[in-house]
Amino acid sequence: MRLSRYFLPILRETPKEAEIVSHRLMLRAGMMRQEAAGIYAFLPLGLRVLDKICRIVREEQNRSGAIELLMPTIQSADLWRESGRYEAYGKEMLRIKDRHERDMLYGPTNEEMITEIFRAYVRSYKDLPLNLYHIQWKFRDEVRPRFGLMRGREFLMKDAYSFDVDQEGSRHSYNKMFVAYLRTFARLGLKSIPMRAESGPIGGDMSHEFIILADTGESEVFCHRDYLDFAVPGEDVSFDDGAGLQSIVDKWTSLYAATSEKHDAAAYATVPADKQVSARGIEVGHIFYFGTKYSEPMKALVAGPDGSEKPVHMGSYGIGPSRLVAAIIEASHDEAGIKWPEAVAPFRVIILNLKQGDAATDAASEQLYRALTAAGIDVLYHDGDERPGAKFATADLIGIPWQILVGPKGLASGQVELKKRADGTRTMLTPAEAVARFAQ
Ligand code: 5CA
Repeated sequence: MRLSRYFLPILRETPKEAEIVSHRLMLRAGMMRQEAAGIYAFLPLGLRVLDKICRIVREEQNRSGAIELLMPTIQSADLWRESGRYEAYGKEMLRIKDRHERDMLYGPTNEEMITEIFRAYVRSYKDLPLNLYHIQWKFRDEVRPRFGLMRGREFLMKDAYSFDVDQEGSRHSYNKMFVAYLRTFARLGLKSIPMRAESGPIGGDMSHEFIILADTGESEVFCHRDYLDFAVPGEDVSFDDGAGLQSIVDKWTSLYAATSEKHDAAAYATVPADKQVSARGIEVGHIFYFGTKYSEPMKALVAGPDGSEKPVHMGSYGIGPSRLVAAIIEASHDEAGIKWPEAVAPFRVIILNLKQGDAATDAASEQLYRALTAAGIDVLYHDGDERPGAKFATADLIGIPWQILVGPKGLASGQVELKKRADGTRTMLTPAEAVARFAQ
């Protein structure tokens, strides 16, 4: 992509309304725009990051055996009357009437709808276990939408729903998601810690929040420091191996970790003082087991091997991809701007032509741009008229992991300079070497 033909509305000033660094940087880097309180448009650069996050989330959901579908954003109130949550959900639910005066709502979550889909088709234990997920916009009329995408009113959610014949099966399904979440957040460049959590309006008695430590986090959390060094399960983990998954989950729940709602001061006091972490955190995922809370009132029954019909056991599992965009920035930035982990970067490489209009730097930049593009690399070519200083500032602000500086000095000896955004290290190399390095 040539910057001169792209849409990247960079702000030079720091927006006053933004209280935390991720919100400030997303606005300055032209990633998003507020359209109403807690409601944002994703601009092209922001959308690229959101899409990359969703791709990783999908890959790990699929790997664990979950199956993607897509449910609508608008739901019928009657479904929620069946579960008893229509009145209970309160003011956070956006209620709508259609032209026939029918009560509708913009979905804040999908337990009822997925239960309705399940009961329409599945009757037998032979079709279980089943885990269905989608990635869809949600609306919650939060009292205090704030911090940009961190707590929006309209936000993107990956929500998965598992169905099992009994509690034991549900445990296996829960563990699959638990391990998939550890892998997902690690691939996004984050250190997540599963913490015992309150289940709130979703319900149920087993629940973990996946928390990223960050000073600007909204949750108060307490945990054992060793979690920060735990190794995340590899790609070869077997999701069919119930005992293997259980041992991973046992390990990741063996030490103290709880959000403030579940905090037990006496238990925390037994953690050695130098291992105690009392910090703030961002909730990026939340998983629940709630048994038959929805299947019982909504009559989602399955016949067991003996032919008797029983309500199916369910769990639900959420990740916030739009919140993750902000969480990754909170975890990875400096004074100059964002430092994207490669896996989610909007572009992998940015070429900075340091003397636009000079025949030699133009030709070398063009050639490099074509070669990288041909090699299938996501590359942004800064071909504007700005001075080098302004180009450096833009590149640092938008956080592309690799900058290739093409200037007359280097070209005199046939070289360009490669700068790594994460740590500022610089290397001189020929354009061909640069291409080879990324094409690998
Ligand atoms: N149905 C369940 C699980 S699928 C559910 O709704 N869980 S939740 O309420 O915990 O939300 C799941 C995830 O969505 C959260 O972990 C968080 O990452 C994200 N999320 C929730 N509320 C917001 C919000 N207001 N803004 C941005 N992301 C949010």
